[in-house]
Amino acid sequence: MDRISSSARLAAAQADLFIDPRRLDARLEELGRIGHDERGGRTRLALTSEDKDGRDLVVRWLQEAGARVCVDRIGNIYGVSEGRSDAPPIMTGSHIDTVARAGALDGCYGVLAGIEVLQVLRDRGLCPNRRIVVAAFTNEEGARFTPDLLGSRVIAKDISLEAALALAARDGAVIGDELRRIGYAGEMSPWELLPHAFVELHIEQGPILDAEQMPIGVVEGVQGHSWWRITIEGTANHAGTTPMRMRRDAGTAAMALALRLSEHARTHGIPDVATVGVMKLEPGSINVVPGRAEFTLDLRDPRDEALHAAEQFLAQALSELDASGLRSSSQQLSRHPAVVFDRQLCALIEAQAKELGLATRRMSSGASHDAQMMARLCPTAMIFVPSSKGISHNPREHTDASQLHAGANLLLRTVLRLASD
Ligand code: HGY
Ligand code: MN
Ligand code: MN
Repeated sequence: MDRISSSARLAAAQADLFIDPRRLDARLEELGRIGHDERGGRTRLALTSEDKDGRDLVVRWLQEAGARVCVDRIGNIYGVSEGRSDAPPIMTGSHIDTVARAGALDGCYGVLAGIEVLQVLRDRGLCPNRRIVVAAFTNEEGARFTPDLLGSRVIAKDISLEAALALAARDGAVIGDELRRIGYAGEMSPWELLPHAFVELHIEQGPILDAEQMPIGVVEGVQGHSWWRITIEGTANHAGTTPMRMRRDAGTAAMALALRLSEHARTHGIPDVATVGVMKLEPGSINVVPGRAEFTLDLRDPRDEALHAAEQFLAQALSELDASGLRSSSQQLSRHPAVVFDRQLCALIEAQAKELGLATRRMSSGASHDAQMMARLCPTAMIFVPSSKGISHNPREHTDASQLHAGANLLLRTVLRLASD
């Protein structure tokens, strides 16, 4: 294969390098069918058999793109292209695990666009100076196991590999066992491919780019988040015979606290956003006053001091609850401060977008991403494409094909430019 090896020739080739739009569309469609959920969308929670099926497909496509495929001890999948030198690689990628009843683009778009980059390199016989690595990180969503961002969190040493492998889900499954069960308990060290730079391509999952009809977002950072599980113990009692004044109703206490936190965000903007996504009342019968309530809390804010103030507000609200005769407990499930990405990398993405004739705007991310962990290790930035009507974590998640192609071409140019240094 006649390899274009000099940087000059690579630069010349770069001018007419584009991803294959049909292939990207078809692969997004095929991956999107895995874990089909008859209630809508697809569900591929981390390390389930559905996640395995998605992983197997990604491994096959990485192999078709000529990449050397390896899996590390926390199950992160890597596709590695050749480079002329053994300098630290350029890494891109995202995740393919989903929330329940998800859209087809969240995470998957960044992984499959990364595979397109490798496929173009192979098809055109290009060999840049640095290797290019496409990663699919384990348990980004945190929908089954917490904390979220687990695969990249291990690489960033925000959690030890041993602690991560020992994490248990509410259904009792343990990460290490599940990795073995689905055949993704890799041997490789998570620190073998530490990158020189990391760029993640993702849908915005919010309303800004769509509302402004802006094709590209150059992401300067990610807001902080703080996840909790709150448990409230009261007294289960008869719904018909127990006077209101005698009740220790854990259910209404949980609902009142959830409303209070949401109202505080809405009226005081502290935190910027607060969400109760899961609530379980026990024993869960129409004619029993709930004796126990458990709910999750997702607090997010781009300002660390506001996130901390929101956590203090939560602690205060829980102590008031205890004073009223109920008993509460709280467990922090995940926390990550706001992250600022690399300015030079943002400028480089902007310059590449300009060459492609793509308008851009700077923005920060409301959603969490593996990039916020990788930013601890190397210069990192993200590229967003619009989400129509800002909808995500919903089967109706959609981005126009032309916008997906534009973002993937920008990723291709950006990664190749970085790998040429
Ligand atoms: O929760 C998030 O922001 C991301 O989708 N994991
Ligand atoms: Mn995502
Ligand atoms: Mn997500």
